[in-house]
Amino acid sequence: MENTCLFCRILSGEIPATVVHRTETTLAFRDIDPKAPSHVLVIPVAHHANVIELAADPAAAADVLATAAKVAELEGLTDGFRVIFNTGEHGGQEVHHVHAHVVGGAPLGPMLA
Ligand code: IU
Repeated sequence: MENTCLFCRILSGEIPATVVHRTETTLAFRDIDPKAPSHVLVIPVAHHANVIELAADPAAAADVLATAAKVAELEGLTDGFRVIFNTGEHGGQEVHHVHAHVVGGAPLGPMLA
């Protein structure tokens, strides 16, 4: 838990979020500025800044992917979806608690803008 981290504060309940699914090690909640009909963020409970740090914690990485798959099922994304980890400045990462964007619900085109 990092007090200055927005997503740690969502995990603690200090900041509200619309929760889609929760496990002991992950939380999935709706993005406040959705870029597709379904846009859910999946985060590990343990604070890792980005996907590089997450990759060094294989159990947490597997849990994040399993929750992303569960979200796709719960959201009914049977025609497909994307899982995106924006990373670093060029990747457009704004929140430095790793999060998988699970987006779908419509054809997304060749790239997510
Ligand atoms: P990024 O990959 O770090 O750019 O994504 C951060 C996302 O977090 C972005 O899509 C925001 O809309 C989203 N978000 C949110 O869901 N709740 C918040 O309180 C804030 C940002 I600040």
